[in-house]
Amino acid sequence: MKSEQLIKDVHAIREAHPENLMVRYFDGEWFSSLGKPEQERLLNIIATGLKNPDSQMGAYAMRPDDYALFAPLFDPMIRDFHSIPPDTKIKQVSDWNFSGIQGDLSAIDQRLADTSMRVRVARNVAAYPLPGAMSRDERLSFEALAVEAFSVLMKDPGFGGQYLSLTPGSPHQMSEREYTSRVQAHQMFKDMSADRYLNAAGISADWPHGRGMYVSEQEDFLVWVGEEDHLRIMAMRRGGDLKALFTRLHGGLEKLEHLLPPFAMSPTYGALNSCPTNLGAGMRASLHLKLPSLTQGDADLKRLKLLAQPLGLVVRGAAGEHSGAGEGGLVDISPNARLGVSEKEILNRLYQGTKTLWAAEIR
Ligand code: DAR
Repeated sequence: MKSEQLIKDVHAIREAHPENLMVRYFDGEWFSSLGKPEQERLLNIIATGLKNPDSQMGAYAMRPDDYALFAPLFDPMIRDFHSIPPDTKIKQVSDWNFSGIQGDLSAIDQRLADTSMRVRVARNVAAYPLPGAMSRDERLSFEALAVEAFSVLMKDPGFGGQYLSLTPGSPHQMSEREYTSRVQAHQMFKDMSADRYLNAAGISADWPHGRGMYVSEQEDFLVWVGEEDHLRIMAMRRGGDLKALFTRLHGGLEKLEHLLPPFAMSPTYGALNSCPTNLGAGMRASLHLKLPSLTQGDADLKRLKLLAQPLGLVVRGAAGEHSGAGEGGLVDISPNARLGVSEKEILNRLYQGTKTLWAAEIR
């Protein structure tokens, strides 16, 4: 694409979609100063935001070092999304030591003792391109590497389970029926080729080759292979003990850290993942709460979102982004901070934010 045309397109999208962070911070002069190979590489990174003007971020990294190489674009986007001022040094610090903070939802209210809780981290193995730039062979090679790690995990008394693949002809291939039931159980990800943002970035290419999931026998520890990142490592259970949930995740993450080649990490941005929204801890921790009073007459959850914002929480409908409250006012709440906050702080914000929301619900 000619630079002049690209810059015209960026300006047009900026007019119509100021929320698109890629076009907000894209600088035409800087782009024109890049060499041809860098320009080509950057066009792949921003394709999603050009083809989907309504994007929130509008860019996905294709390689872990894209964040450094294209910092003039990525850094202001990252600071904007993660609310980090221009003069603040970004430094990700990990802390999984949950002593000294509250974490038992039933201590807030016994009615929260059986809450659906989920926490996940995104990780990518540094030796491979990120999913947007992987060839089919690289996707299959990565899946084989993950399966090798899972074959050890299967023998671990605490994490034993099975690997289910979507790769046609895989010895672990799951049936269409099993895939459908795992998706309905919110254990497996949906058909990525239906996501226009991922399609434009090449992240859903070669679907469903190289995709699958590891699930523990208790079905409380799962690993997605080949979704938006190489790995989405998660713990999920019903109950009220957030510390036990996070500790479960951390135990599985540590096992995989020892079984796989090094993950793509940086002292500045922490976990280097496809989407800039998922940097830092690369963690999303969420609860499904029934808030019938707070969601009454609030079909699009606008009022609840405004109430949750100062608590550092984002609200989604129970059926995911852009959905409304489910039965009984069921909503998904999670801390929005991921970069510049530790795992301990994320748990703390989730607990304290839930406590405040619940007080408003039962007032
Ligand atoms: N739809 C893309 C990504 C938004 C953040 N969600 C992720 N990464 N799943 C956008 O730029 O709007």
